[in-house]
Amino acid sequence: MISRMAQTTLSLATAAVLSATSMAYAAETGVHPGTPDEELMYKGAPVPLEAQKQKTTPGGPVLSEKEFEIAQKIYFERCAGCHGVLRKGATGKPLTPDITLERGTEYLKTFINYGSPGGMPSWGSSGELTEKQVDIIARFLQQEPPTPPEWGMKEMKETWKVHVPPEKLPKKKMHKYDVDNIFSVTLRDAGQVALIDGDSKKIITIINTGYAVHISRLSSSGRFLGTIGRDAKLTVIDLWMDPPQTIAEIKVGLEARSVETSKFKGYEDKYGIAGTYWPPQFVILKGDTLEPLKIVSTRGMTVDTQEYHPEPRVAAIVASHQHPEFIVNIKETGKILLVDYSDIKNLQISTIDAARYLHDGGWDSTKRYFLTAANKSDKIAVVDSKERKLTALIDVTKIPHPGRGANLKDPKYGPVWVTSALGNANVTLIGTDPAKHKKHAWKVVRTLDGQGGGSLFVKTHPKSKNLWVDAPLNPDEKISQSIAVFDINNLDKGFKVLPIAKWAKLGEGPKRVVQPEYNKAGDEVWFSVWSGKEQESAIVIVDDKTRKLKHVIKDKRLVTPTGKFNVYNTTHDVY
Ligand code: DHE
Repeated sequence: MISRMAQTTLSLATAAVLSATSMAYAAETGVHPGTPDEELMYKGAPVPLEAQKQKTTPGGPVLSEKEFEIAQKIYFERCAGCHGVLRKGATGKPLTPDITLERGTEYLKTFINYGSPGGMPSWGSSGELTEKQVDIIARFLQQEPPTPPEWGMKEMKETWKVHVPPEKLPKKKMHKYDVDNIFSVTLRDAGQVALIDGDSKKIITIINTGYAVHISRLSSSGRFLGTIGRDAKLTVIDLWMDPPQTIAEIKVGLEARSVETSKFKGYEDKYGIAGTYWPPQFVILKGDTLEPLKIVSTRGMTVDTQEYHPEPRVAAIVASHQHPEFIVNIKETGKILLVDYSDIKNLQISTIDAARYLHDGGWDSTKRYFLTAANKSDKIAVVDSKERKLTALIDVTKIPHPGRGANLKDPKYGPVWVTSALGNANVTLIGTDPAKHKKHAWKVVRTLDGQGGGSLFVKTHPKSKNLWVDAPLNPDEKISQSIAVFDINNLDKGFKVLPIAKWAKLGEGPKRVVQPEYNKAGDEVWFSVWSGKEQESAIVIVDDKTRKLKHVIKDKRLVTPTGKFNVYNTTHDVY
């Protein structure tokens, strides 16, 4: 009999192959009504869930077992990212039978065929989705959504492995590298991270992680590196070992994006936390072994209409520097949880009402205020982590996407935090200094014109005069393959464009330039040039002062590099 884990792996592999082409097609042709191409591209990764049994809805059209299997796969690959696994609606509209049954098969088919009853180029003519498949999906949407399994302590413990117990860990650093200047680079489609020495620019080692690994975060000491895969596999790597290696791993659910570690004084390296998309929950674990200690469900009422949501996914998590707390964004309910880890047995959680579809965010320069995007509400929420309450909800323009944002000193408005956007070219600067620049605090003080929409990340460094803005999901290659750089002292002057992908001298491929990241000294900026899985990608390093090309890292092991996390900057929240 095929095991649950094996089934998951199988469906992940198929999903990965299918999704890249289908999403690229969808994004290129603008086939989904009302959804910008940039967003379709971004939400395009398949949901790594295994097939479930069919539930039938009275009056709903019938699907054979085979059809149901096909429909589920298509749904998880293309639709679940926006509409939710349970179709309760996330950033996309709800698609539950109470709504879809009324609409009927023909209406839904038309809708899936992008609003045109027959004429326009359809999934069929693309060879991606046949008429039959559209029909299957239209019928599937009228049936009860199948529910993936829960993942509790038993399942977590079954997947938990300690490769090197704490007593066997080295007592000192075993190699010559400057750990603070190592970069952990996400190799998305390889399910690996590359650890690159920031000084020599050489790959130290490649480490297997979870499927379509998402982010890396550092422990407070900067020694332990945590990674989370989209399949919710969490790994912790000891950077002191020679070469660094995985010391523990655990699968904390079926789908995930976030991981963080305790950073408050007295709790350094003590706890980890991982948030999952499915099941909707988070787990607090021991920092050194990843032993799961406490699982908390995030199901509950939405912040505005106060209706029950069965699938509120856990988005960004940051560790407070003011209290022994994790700050946890709950996407669909629009609530920010302050999870006090000082007493795990009597866990206290405070809830801050923000706005729906919380996604990513980061600290202001003082590390007191957490600024985070409620992306489909077009708002930035500000949490005062010292007073433990909401400071402001700021209106910004379409689909803010800050990553962790960027902190700089605006010559006119003082300290500001910056976000760019998926939905337009705006680069928004928000005042963050209520002490000395009260008038400007928590207000949009400037909106700069960037290159275009489809931006994901902005970056600067306390020692730099540059603000870098990427746009990897912009449909225009000239924009997606380059970077815009602003002079912080002359923000009104507009940006300069650096042709990063061209500098990498690669062959065919999308070559998206994504996520600027500084080295420890703050005098180099690293960019990923992200191409297809079978194509060559690269990391391009630019001298921050001169804005000239300094180095290109090419290696056949650098498969689809995306996020890069410098140990020092990530440990100390420097951005
Ligand atoms: Fe990310 C951060 C979710 C697609 C690269 N991404 C995050 C965070 C969340 C998230 C919740 C914040 C984690 C934290 O701080 O704790 N990302 C999602 C999605 O749900 C989404 C839209 C679709 C999906 O199916 O996963 C998605 N993300 C992408 C990509 O396609 C990107 C560009 C390439 C990739 O590697 O998959 C991508 N996401 C990143 C990166 C960060 C990130 C590089 C961390 C940025 C940082 O500087 O901290």
